Amino acid sequence: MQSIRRLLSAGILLALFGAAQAQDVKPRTFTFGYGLNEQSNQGRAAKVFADKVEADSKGRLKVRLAGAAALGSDVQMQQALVAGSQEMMVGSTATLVGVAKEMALWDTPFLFSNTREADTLLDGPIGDRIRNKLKDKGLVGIVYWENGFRNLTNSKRPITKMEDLDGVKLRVMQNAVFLDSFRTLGANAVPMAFSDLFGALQASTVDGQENPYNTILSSRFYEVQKYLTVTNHVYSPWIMLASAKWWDKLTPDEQKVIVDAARASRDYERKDTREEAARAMADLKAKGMQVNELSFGEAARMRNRLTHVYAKIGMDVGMDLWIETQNELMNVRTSHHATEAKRPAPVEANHPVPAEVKRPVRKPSST
Ligand code: TK8
Repeated sequence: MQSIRRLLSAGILLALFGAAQAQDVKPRTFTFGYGLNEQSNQGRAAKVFADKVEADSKGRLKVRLAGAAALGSDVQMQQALVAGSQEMMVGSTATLVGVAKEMALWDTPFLFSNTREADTLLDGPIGDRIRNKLKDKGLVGIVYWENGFRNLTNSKRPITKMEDLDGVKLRVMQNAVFLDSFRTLGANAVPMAFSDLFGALQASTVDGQENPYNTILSSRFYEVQKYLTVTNHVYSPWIMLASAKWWDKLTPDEQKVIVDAARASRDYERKDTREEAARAMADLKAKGMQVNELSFGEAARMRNRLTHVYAKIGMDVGMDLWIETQNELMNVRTSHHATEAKRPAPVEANHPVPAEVKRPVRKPSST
């Protein structure tokens, strides 16, 4: 009897011990916030990231996704990351200029002519150097995703020339380069968080905004905006961020799982975004938007008007970085032309729609 009792209590102890062990491997859940809705390119890629983190960590890491700015605007989420009350997010680099001034480089109007140039610079040493500036500000910049080339929408009139922007109340991101650029071009530019934008367009608090085709579609801006002008005035990156406070507590293995999943989600996101962008203009027309393309001449006039903005970005980010960027762009352009020259002429009709944009002006920006 005694021995049976002893055996039983040993069994209970073992069961308790087992439960305690199971407690230790309880998944570590973290939150990943983003601004667009679940059905957007941002939402789709966030899901790819979360699934890969869970699979690669064998369920030890779990991601709680929070889209549609449920946790606040890009700026509010950044602040939560710095404080350590939120773990991860993806959002526009444009709202990080206050944290690391070098981020303003990506806001340079007409900097990149195509996505190849953007990928090369963002994933290369210049992109790394800029994202690494965030670390001692409490943020870890992991990878860049594509937001995309930005185009203009408004509810007043088609923008065919610079003067058409006069008096158009235009929402811009909370960023001095965007504000300065659009004020210089004559618009009445107002900075506003993306999370407030649909409501502001609907209530006519603002007349227009600028974002890539994908976002105009996924955020249903076509419901409250009549005119779309193809300007491709700037390439906008998104950046995946982690809270440095949280990051530093992860094991090297956990960090690796996150970095690998971030890279996989970036590759997925860029491809998905480009495919969607190639179809989106037709979709937006079908939804009733009136589309016009800014002419080469008008784009050139705008660039000339922006001379002081270019000069100011150069000063703000540092002349070394500015010149290195121009040189790197020159390298990408010449190496591409060299390989193109060796290649037999492509059969255009067999090629899918390239992820390139119609660029009004091809000349590299030089100030
Ligand atoms: C989403 C934003 C958005 C950006 C903007 O949170 O604010 O216009 O283009 O993608 O990051």
